[in-house]
Amino acid sequence: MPEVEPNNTLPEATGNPLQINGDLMIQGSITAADDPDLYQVKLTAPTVVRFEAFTSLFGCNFLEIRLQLLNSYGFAIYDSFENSNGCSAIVAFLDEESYFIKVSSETPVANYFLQADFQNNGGAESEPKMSKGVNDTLETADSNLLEDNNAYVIGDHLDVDDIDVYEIQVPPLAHIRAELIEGDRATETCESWDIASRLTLFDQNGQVLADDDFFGGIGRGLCSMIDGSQGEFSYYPLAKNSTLSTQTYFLMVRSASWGFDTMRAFSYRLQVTFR
Ligand SMILES: [Ca+2]
Ligand SMILES: [Ca+2]
Ligand SMILES: [Ca+2]
Ligand SMILES: [Ca+2]
Repeated sequence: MPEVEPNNTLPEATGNPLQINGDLMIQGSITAADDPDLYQVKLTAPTVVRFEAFTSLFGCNFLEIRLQLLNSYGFAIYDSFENSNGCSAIVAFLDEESYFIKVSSETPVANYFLQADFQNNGGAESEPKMSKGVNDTLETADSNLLEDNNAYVIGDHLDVDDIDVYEIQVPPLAHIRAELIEGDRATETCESWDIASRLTLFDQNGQVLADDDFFGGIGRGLCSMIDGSQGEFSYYPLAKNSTLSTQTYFLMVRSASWGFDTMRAFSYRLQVTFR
């Protein structure tokens, strides 16, 4: 869908014929730094939404474009500049409310794509809260994220020694983008450095393809992200299925190998996209 100018202000976005209330790909341009594009986002049920900006599908000139998610009063509550790699993106659990997603750039962008993807709810991990041992190995992986693209699971990692493993089914030649975000943002947030997570991707043979475990991870704040969808520019270029058949891979959530235990204990949502 092409953007509809004017869309520079909250009232213009509110009255705009182009509204985001489900999965949508918007094509737009930014002619100057003072020409932001705002889109109103309305949820009829709480869910995780992935907003991501591209300059070609699905590539980007990295941090050129800035995404900000504003609450209904216009106050910025998420900023893509908090993510340190990949295309500009905000992955967030949102309530049944109105928001605005703002696209801006210091330099003109002749053509951008803004993707809004409302994620499927894969429910909660099988393990009881404040425990471990149920889904801690590849052999005992949970199936919440199996057979689903653009889905999320909610999990508990309040025991710092817990390990949570999820099976994923990666389509032929698909790249993987997986991001860990807060399970309870009222208690702790990625960008305030309250969550020190580690996310590891294993292939069908149990080989590690990507392991996001360094200080500052590549997700939002200190939270973890794995993204193999930027080709040779990917921080994790092996995060893909190079074969012509669907493969069962695994995503493992752990404590980061560094940090205080208060940071290494967290609840989380894990969101996965194949493309
Ligand atoms: Ca525009
Ligand atoms: Ca505009
Ligand atoms: Ca757990
Ligand atoms: Ca576990």
